[in-house]
Amino acid sequence: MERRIIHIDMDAFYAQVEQRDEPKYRGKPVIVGGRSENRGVVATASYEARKFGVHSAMPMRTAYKLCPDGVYVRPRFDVYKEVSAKVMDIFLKYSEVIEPLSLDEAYLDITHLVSKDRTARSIALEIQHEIYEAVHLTSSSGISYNKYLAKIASGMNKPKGTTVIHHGNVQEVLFSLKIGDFPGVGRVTEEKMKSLGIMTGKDLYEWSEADLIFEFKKRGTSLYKKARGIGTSELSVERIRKSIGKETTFNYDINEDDIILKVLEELCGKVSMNLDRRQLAGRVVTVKLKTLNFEAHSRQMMAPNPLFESDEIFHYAYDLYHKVKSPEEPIRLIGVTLSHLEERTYRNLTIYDFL
Ligand code: DCP
Ligand code: MG
Repeated sequence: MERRIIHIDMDAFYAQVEQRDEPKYRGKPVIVGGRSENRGVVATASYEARKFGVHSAMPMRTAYKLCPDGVYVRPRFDVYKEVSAKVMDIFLKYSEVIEPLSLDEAYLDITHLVSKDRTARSIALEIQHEIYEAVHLTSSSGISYNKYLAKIASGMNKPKGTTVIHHGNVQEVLFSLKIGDFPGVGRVTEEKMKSLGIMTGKDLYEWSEADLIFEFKKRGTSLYKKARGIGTSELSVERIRKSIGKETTFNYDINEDDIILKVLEELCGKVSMNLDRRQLAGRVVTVKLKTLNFEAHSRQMMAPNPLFESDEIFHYAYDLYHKVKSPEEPIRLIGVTLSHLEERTYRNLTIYDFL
């Protein structure tokens, strides 16, 4: 059977989380971004703020000019990560074949769940509903028979959209798509396309494969196929995390070995718990410090056998600490990481492995 892929993407993710957690922001133009009104860029803007022309990656200063009465807030990454983990756990209930693209979006292959009485669209709606129940946030989904069409579909009816691209409407959808909105067509390609007179999917469709190869070399064939709704790439479920680490920043500069080592021991405990959860062990231990002027120093060593127990990790971390720490210089941050990870016995994939 043909595949059924769902692409899910949270609506105005950071901004929606801020509106969820602060009722007085609801219905208002909320702009989440770096530093202050004058520095940094916009991470995202609520749909209310988008009406003013504010969007991701815009300098904050420009946003402030377009929308002086907006609510400007700093990002709270910890909260977004926590939400993301919950959402990804929901995805894992539906399929083992998921490919997270960022904190707020993923592809799911749900082919195995589809039946006469359970359409891919109804599954997407179920997932969106379950996300809303769990984290009180809305999302949009796109459903199709390959990845890039699912991604195009999820963007077509944002926010709270559920959109299917099937063989009956695919060509119509692709014809009207602006060339810059084709997944995989970045800024540079977009400019080149435009200089060749290719403004829409319809214009692209009219080019022969040979001419596209002439202009775009290796990518010519894939562009030719994209214009026709053909895509066969698999989900990359193997994007597995390569290390597990924990760090702490102190509120003040600290130089007392006994206090720092106590913290380091706790960090080793957390790393160990993390490894337990994923049934992993690692052979390389790294200890990292930052001094007050934020200079980073680190040392690592390879253990003869894979480690996962807190005491074992701390045994190495203790030695490493004494090698990397200069007695006169107070520090601001300490961290410990385990890498060269391997499976302890067997393990079930969880989302934490991907992020
Ligand atoms: N993000 C960012 N900088 C960017 C783009 C995005 O920091 N240039 C962050 C903030 C977004 C989150 O990633 O909330 C998800 O990105 P999306 O592109 O999915 O945008 P949103 O979820 O904010 O809005 P949309 O409803 O269009 O998906
Ligand atoms: Mg989003």
